[in-house]
Amino acid sequence: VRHNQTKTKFGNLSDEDRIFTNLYGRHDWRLKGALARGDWYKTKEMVLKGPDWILNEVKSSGLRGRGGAGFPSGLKWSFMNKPDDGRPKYLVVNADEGEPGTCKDREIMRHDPHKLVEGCLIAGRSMGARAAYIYIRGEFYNEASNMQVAINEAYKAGLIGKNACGSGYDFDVFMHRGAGAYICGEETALIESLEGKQGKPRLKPPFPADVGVFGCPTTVANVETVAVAPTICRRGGSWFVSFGRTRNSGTKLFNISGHVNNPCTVEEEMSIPLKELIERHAGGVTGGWDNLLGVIPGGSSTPIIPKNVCAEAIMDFDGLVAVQTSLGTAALIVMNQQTDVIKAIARLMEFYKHESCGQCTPCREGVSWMYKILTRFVSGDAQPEEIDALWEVSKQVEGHSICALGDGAAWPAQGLIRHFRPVIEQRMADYAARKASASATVV
Ligand code: L3W
Ligand code: SF4
Repeated sequence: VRHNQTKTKFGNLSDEDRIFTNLYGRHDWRLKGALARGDWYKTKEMVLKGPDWILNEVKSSGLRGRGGAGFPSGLKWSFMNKPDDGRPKYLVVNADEGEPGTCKDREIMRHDPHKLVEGCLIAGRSMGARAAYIYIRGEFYNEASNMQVAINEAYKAGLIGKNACGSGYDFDVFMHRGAGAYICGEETALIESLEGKQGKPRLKPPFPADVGVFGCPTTVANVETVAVAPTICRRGGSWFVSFGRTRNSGTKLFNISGHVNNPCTVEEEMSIPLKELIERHAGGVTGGWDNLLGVIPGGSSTPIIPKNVCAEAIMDFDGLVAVQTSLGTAALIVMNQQTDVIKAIARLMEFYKHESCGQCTPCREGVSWMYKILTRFVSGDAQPEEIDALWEVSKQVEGHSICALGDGAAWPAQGLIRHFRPVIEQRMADYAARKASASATVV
């Protein structure tokens, strides 16, 4: 086991240490191919070892939720281990991957669906769940088809269903397709939608582990989190924790999009420097590193960081919090200097405005106002005081709404102001100069 505390260099994962060995779809994704890659190996033994053993491996691996919040998975799954009160328990897999820039779960379901089916059984067993619902976004039509084929194959082979893997444990897996709302990726909105209602987030507490789907104890977990569980249990938590650094362990899927030469999804070691990740796997920034403007490091909800910050940034939970952003979904959106950064953030705000479910005032009204102000910033037809007004509105939204969508809308605006205030001011000055010169011409 490598000792992660003393390591100074992260990244350059070898093929044998990759979990998602079919990431690029080079191999058969069906059961035969999955078995050849080691999926479903000793699953029966792992199921028989029971919940405490699985939870212990997951806890010792240091795995943290891969959906954006980074909550410790072993702890979260252990919330389900309460005395039996007669209610069935459920695992719900959040496959409603809607965060702009993010498409890592899509790759898993497209090329490695058996990893997720096996993960449902292992994670479900750790919670005493008898069934898993995979809630997949409606737009992922092909991925839903692949998942259903993999589920059917697993049933036919006796890997899930009654007496799963011959372990004596009964476990079902169901697919449920969403209908195109980003908010249904929020766990309680997802639960509402799964129950056939409008996808509007619930107040927490109660957390789903107490009152989840159909009023029963439920854990909602991201696709990647669930899909890595069997490999962690097979190789041991100590193997997983040897990658990355303390509190930030493991391997991780990263999406790299935007102004790079080779946009890609790649599995790498946690704590790899941002610059190295882009240069090694995405062929570098278009026009070279010097042409970089900034990077949104973890999907659209995470604040943008400018080039000088990017040069030092470490791609893990703590590393990105240290530079006032976050790992989120680990989806990097790279912008070079030809980007209109104000327009880019305004466009994101339009997305949040459209996707807000509207049930709480700070989010419904605040996001609309942030969009209106940002639209004026794009043209420059605004007053310098409005920059502070936008900051103030974003602070009124942040932390004052039922779910994290409000925060996710406030943070990009804050990132823009924090790092690109001079660009906004210059846009206003240019607009004012153009206006003055136009009126001088008329005179
Ligand atoms: C029981 C407690 N359970 C927390 C559970 C909770 C949830 C998990 C994390 O937001 C973030 C958001 C987006 N008893 C508990 C408990 N839990 N305390 O732990 O909870 P939380 O509230 O920290 O986060 P969340 O509501 O799950 C998710 C960010 O992710 N994001 C968006 C991602 C979008 C996607 C996608 O499209 N796939 O993932 C990106 O940054 O802003 O901060 O399960 O129940 N005491
Ligand atoms: Fe709906 Fe926004 Fe409130 Fe979330 S924060 S519940 S999306 S209005």
